[in-house]
Amino acid sequence: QLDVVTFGETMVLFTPEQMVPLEYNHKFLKQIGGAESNVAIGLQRLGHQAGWFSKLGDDPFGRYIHKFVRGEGVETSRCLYTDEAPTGLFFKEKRSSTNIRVFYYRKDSAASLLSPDDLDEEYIAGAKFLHVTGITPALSQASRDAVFKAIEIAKKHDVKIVFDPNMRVKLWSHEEAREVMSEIAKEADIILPGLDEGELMTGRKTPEEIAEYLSFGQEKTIVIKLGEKGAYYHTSTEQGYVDGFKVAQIADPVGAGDGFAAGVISGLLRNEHVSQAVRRGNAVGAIVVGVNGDVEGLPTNEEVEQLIKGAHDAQD
Ligand code: KDG
Repeated sequence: QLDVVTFGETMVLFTPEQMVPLEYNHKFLKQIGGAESNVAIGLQRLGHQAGWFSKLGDDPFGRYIHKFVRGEGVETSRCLYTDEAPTGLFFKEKRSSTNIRVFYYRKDSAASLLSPDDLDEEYIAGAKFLHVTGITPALSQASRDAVFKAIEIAKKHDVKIVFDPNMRVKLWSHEEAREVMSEIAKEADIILPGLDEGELMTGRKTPEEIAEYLSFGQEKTIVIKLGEKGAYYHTSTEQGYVDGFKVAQIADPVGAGDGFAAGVISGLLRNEHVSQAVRRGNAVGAIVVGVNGDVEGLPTNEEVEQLIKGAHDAQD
């Protein structure tokens, strides 16, 4: 049985070798990046079984992505190929390890052709969690419909829905994002926004107010990411802050949120208390930022346990 199913666009990522404006960089490292496959790979490393699918271009980049994700142990049997559009690409520009911009080459990409017809009901129904992001509904109307169809399937079969808003300002307007994300949040069981995303969806400012609003008076778990400060969690019975871990050196902050999501879901799959699951999320996020690339730094369970134990011992 799959622990988690997720789907969405994964692109080939070209990372510059030098910290210079992109137009003056000559060599690139070829990697992959996509919020959903980052989470799937993160979960695999932590000892769970994730399934991920997308629509890939029938081209060398599509095959590269598929082999990479499958090579990590992720279940990819529902991946589709199309010759109607190419695999999306993106480039990072690094001025410093924290000053990073991304440039997308993904408009009308293969993944934007994902549609409700591409979903396998049985496949989603067999998982414990469905993970969706706010990136997929921003790609096209068809992929937006696919997200809502997947949510409908999950609800029908009692699969818990985890929603990570992943606001991407280059993909859609604030107004459109607010409307669609709020709709998804209403259906989700677990919501993992950053503070800015929480503010966008609710118009509220503090973690407490945002979480209260997003719970819609229902039994939801809301975890608000606060960067290096850690996170705030809110369930129908408990609320609290969980400190972040000190990061020695930031190599690449992109992908930290996906690592956090993988960590929280991993904790929930292990039936940990929500504060423990959030601590696990913080630990994964802190480790990911120390390594260049979206997925290269995703830790094993052993690494996570070591970081948590080390921080605990240091406090005694
Ligand atoms: O979270 C990191 C990913 O989101 C990024 O590397 C690529 O999926 C991506 C996107 O759409 O920005």
